[in-house]
Amino acid sequence: MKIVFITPTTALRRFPIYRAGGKIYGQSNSITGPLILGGILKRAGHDVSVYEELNGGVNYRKLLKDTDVFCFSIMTSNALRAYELADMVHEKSSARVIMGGMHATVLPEECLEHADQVITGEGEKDSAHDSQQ
Ligand code: B12
Repeated sequence: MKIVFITPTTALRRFPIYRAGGKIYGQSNSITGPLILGGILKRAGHDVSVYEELNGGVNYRKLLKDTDVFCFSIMTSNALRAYELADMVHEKSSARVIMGGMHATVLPEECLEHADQVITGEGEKDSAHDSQQ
């Protein structure tokens, strides 16, 4: 199965000049959660890629062609961008959308308005909330 993890980033932080500044000042640390979960799924035999919008543009047109599952890792600050991307995935492909992370853990019902499934707590073990649609 082709699984893609995305950590979205707000519009301001997607500005090339902001990204360049981040590289100079060393803010572009990779986010640990998706890397851990991606590693587990990779060892289980899946084709996994992990992207962070903070660090560079993501070629969604290419990914939408053959991705089975989009996994969004969300904080409150990037939730609106995650919802925008999730809606775009549902509109343009038949891929499943799963959300997790701090914001999804606190407000799973809000996330379920845009995701097929929300995982609260640690992705390795915690509970799943499914969309009724
Ligand atoms: C370390 C850290 C950082 C580091 C990250 C470095 C790194 N290598 O990961 C740095 C300094 C870069 C950082 C930056 C920011 N952070 Co920070 N950070 C943390 C901190 C202290 C720990 C996060 C962590 O790594 N946890 C360990 C990993 C393994 O756990 P995790 O990320 O939660 O992921 C697990 C689950 O959430 C879940 N999961 C996560 N994603 C997904 C996705 C799917 C699909 C699934 C199924 C599950 C899943 O499974 C994962 C594995 O168990 C938390 C506080 C905390 N105690 O959680 C704040 C925290 C997450 N950060 C926060 C904030 C606000 C930010 C910034 C927006 C701050 C800013 N103004 O710039 C930025 C955003 C950076 C970005 N790239 O967008 C807030 C988020 C609040 C909120 N309501 O969403 C927190 C909660 C701190 C706080 N209390 O305010 N942060």
